[in-house]
Amino acid sequence: MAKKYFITTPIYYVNSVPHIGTALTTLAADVTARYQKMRGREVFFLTGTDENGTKVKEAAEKAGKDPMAFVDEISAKFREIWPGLYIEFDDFIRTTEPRHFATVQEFFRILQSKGHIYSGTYEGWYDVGSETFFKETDLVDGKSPDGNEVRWVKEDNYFFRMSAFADQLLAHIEANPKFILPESRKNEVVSFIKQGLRDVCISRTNPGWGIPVPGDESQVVYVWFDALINYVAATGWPKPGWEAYWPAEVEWMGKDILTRFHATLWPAMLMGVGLPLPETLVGHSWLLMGGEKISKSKGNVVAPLDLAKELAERSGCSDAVAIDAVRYYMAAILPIETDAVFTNDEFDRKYNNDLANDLGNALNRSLAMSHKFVGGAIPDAAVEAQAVEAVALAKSRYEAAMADFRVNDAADAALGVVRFLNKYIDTRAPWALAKAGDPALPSVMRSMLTCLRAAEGLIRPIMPKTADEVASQLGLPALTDWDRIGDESSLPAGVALLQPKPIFPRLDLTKKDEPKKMEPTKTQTPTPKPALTPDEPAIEISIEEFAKVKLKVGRVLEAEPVEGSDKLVKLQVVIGSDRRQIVAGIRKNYTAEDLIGRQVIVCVNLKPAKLRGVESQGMLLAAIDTDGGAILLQPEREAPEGAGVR
Ligand code: ME8
Repeated sequence: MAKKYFITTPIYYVNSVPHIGTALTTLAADVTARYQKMRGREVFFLTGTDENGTKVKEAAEKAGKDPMAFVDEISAKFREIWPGLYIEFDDFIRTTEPRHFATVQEFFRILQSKGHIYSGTYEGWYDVGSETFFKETDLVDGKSPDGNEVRWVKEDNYFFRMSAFADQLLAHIEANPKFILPESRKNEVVSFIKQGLRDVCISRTNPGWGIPVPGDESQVVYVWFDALINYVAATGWPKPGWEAYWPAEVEWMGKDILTRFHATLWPAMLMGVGLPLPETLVGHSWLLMGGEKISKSKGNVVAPLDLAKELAERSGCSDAVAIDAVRYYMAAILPIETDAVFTNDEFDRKYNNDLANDLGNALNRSLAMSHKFVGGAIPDAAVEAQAVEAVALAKSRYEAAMADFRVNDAADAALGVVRFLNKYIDTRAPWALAKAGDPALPSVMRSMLTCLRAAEGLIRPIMPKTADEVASQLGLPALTDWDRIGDESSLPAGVALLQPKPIFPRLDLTKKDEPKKMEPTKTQTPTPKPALTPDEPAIEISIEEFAKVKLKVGRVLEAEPVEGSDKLVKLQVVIGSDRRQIVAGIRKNYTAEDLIGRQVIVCVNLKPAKLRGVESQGMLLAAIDTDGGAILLQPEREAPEGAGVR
């Protein structure tokens, strides 16, 4: 049997339900799985729950429940929530399952028979929060280094001779540059090992909960020793067939459980038993909120599905797209070296900028213009070199990012082709080519659709439902084969395109003073400043009088500051077949980059005027912000070029 591409997440403690922190790791693993599947690998994606620890037993007691009933209930929640986020795992392991018990006991027996386990007395501190033993010198102000309460324990236990594996571990890390990623974290692990590895206490007095030590029912296996073995238990080891799964290609986790457990104890255990080590361990950083790690024990949690539901309600996007938007957000901010901070504002901003403005606009504009200029079908023409290069660049950036498990960089590469597409449309200006009867028009339109098709493939591992929607609007089957991204054959000429249907309605961020459900603590709602336009009684006009004002949809082609003014911008605006120079006082609120390519509403029959000596042949419509700044009006979706406005 061909070796599967084996991906794991940590198995989560069932002391509480999943939150955006745990979802972050699981999402990273899911993106890896979907990407590898697109690349043709047969994937085995494992996740599950860690149920045997003191922490879980105490959480059950606190909830007044029988531990088994309690773990059944919470584990089921993890299993149910993941598919809701389109996480496609292949196996879900629970450490209370017989298959796991059997493997842990077999592991223990082998290590014991090889002389790697001995009996002794443990005396020291135990942190139930992280299920970790600490020495007196490890404590900080009487607490664990994570700030958890510790308790003193003195027990006769079994020990694993981890100290014996230090040199072998260092040699493995040295010989395998991708064993621990990112690089900075590898250095932390190396210095941790060089400080001297201690033998590890691997059992606890049996509290009636946990996996009994084989041959000694008075003890249960220490929960970390037990939990790490889940990765091998799921392969069926030691039964034949496990080699098709093990070793894992990548084990995803947060930095909190890398150094002490996955990068030292776990490989030493595997070396002791004689099994190969995972190829790569990725220890990403944390997602913080209100200055603290988002965590079940701190209670400052954000539930990813609630975040999606709220986004769907506020923006009007579909539930499926909202879930994809949460996935995109998590992928795009996935913290690798440094921690990232979750805020509602940043979430909204990324939705509006990356999804509504960049991806949504690219789709709407490309399809609307295809209908207008090339009869609504994929043209048979050559793709322009700059589009071919942009697709190839995004694809190779994506591949390089995924080779190092930098999901955030992969998300950026995918959006890169979309950003290119919007700029390409602005600069190649198909409306101008159409007007001039330029023969390059079909090539330009095909280039646009090529970028869109490539974007569909590149976003697919991150936003599977959105990718399906893009494919369907292109009138094409989903692009699921990585090698065909950017390939001519992925865009058959003559296929009828659908009319554009906006996927990501913009969030109205002017309503952001409304407290949101996701806020960890309620902030005071600032009193809104009065608008500068006084609410004077307006003079009544007739419909005929109003009809005298001619308003049209234009598109900004060029924008540059007016010399000597810090307010004015000189714009070249195309309005259907007309082209105007317009001077607008919007420099405080918009940069040239914000403006180029944007649709605007123009009053076209205003008498021309000179502003700072520059002629203005029209006026842009804008709402007035509370500080007098401009908020440009824009059609809610891409409007036909030069369309009238009433
Ligand atoms: O440690 N930011 O389980 P756990 C980023 N059972 N990632 C976060 C996070 C945050 N704020 N909060 C949690 C355990 N995570 C053990 C694992 S494996 C053999 C046993 C993620 O429920 C991150 O991956 O405490 C972290 O390592 C994991 O959840 C801890 O989950």
